[in-house]
Amino acid sequence: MDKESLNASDRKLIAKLVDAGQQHLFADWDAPGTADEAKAAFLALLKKTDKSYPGGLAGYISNARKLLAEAKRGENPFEGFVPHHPNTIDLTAFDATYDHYEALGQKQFDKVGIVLVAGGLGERLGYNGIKLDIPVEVVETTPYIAHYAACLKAMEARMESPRPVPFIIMVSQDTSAKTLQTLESNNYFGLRKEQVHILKQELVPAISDNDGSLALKEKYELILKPHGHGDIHMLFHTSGLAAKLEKEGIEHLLFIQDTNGQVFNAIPAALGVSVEKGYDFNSIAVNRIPGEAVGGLAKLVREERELTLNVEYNQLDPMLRATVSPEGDVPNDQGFSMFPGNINVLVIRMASYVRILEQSQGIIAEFVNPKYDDESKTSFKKPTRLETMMQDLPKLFGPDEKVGVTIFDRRWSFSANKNNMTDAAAKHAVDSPPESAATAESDFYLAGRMRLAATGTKVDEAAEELILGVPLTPGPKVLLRPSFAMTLAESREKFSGCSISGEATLVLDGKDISLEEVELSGHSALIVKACDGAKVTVKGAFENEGFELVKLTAEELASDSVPEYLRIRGYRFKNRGAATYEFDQPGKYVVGASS
Ligand code: UGB
Repeated sequence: MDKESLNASDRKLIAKLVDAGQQHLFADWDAPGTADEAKAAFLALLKKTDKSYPGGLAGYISNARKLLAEAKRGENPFEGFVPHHPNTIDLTAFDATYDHYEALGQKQFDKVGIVLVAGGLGERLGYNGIKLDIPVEVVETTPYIAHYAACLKAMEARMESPRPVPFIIMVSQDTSAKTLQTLESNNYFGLRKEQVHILKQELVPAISDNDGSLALKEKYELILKPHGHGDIHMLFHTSGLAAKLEKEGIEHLLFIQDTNGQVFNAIPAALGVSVEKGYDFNSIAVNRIPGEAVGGLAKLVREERELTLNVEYNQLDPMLRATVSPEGDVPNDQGFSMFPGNINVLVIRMASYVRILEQSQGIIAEFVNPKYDDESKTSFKKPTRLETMMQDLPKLFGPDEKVGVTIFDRRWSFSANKNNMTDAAAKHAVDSPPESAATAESDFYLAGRMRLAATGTKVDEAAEELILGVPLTPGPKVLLRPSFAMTLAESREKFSGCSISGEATLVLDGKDISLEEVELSGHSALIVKACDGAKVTVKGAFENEGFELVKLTAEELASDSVPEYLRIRGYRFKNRGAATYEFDQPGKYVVGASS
């Protein structure tokens, strides 16, 4: 390859990059005829990265120079801001206020799109697949993606005039093929293919110095790195999808993460709050223990400017010490920080979102975090890159945009699966949330028990045990599927005079199932599934051997013949005779212990 064989677009790009100070990318090129394929691949990759960033590579380099100069000067983006407690709505109690917001939120289901950011590789978990494929529970083995799809279907079933809920999934080079494969091979888990929008995030070039020089691994080989979950905003803009959905009547987007089985428990009420308060941005939060490795939500005030934002936990404490609290982040009477924890579940109002995307080209509050060689800050230990986080959108807000924080009970709304068992055990040992497959599953049942208890059902609880150093409460395992109930009010209508013992299991899947005086004792398990149009009434006491928790042996833990999703939790459940009733034809049915 020589200069003559370059096409017009290659030349244009090279000229643009040389103008942007990137001559080094094209220096030392071999003579024409040598390494032509490598040169062509290099140019193709440069073009791809140029195209995927608003403003192209020249824009990226110019943003990098600006941010690197600020970093070198040691500028603190929060300089002069004083942290205050943010405006919060506390929904940690299941009271009349909670019901009020759930009812309001449910009415909004037909005007909402669900956005799932699933481009993360999950390095801390070390699972050999995509996290969306991991089962959130292993009584019935429901992958996260299947559970989320069921939640969308349940939302649709509760609309006055049902319409498909747009489901936007952000994938990356690491997760794209497997996510598509899982959707295709499972028939989109009952969703319509057209309602699922896949947006793919691309990597960005690494930068080797304060001048924004793109880093090379070797000749013709660019170093690329992830740009962060804030890419979702850029993709909403560049794809035109935000504007399109707004035209189709979508008023709010709800952003969720890849492994949080409980998130839909909070969604109806969170939406209700956004609607009633007119929030442009509503962060779903949980009470946070000071020092916990979760970003804190704070209202930052400087003269006339006021911003409610996530402040990463490592920045919050120094900021507090330098301003309002010499002791740093101190606990209140209940042991919680005055700055609630960000779980990165966001409700964003579409109208303001589309406007801000237009103004910013979807580039949201990028930052850079170079590791310098020494105090002169002239060179880096390794190449850096620009990053962006989805929760930083309010950094672009003005005085007219309203930001709120809605606090939910932690295990009702949040329990992620991020850590392998060894790290999870180490975290548990220092009282930090283990965030592992086992704890996510244990909390998923706990959230089911919370819903059940809110119906007036008597719910016993088994004692917590440790499996390979990770805590698990074995029961009762309560799986009230989204088809069965989306709100507490709806749940309450379906139970009267029931009780469930600590080791029992209850699975209810279907909109028209009700339980009267049902008693599950000992290890008993009851599974009832009803199709649309099947009205099932369940009555009486059930006694059977239910599900047994079986710990994996050392051989099983090391064996490829045991599914990896079991090995990452250290146990399985064995069905010893659960009472199971499935109704796949519409009609009226009564189920008793002896039927
Ligand atoms: N993700 C992407 O889709 N693309 C990416 O490039 C990166 C991630 P992590 P993180 O739960 O307690 C967040 O890695 O970023 C997706 C908040 O920033 O699990 O360390 C990925 O697939 C933090 O404030 O989390 O921390 C996943 O779905 C706190 O809320 C999601 O982004 C923290 O989560 C999060 O990625 C938390």
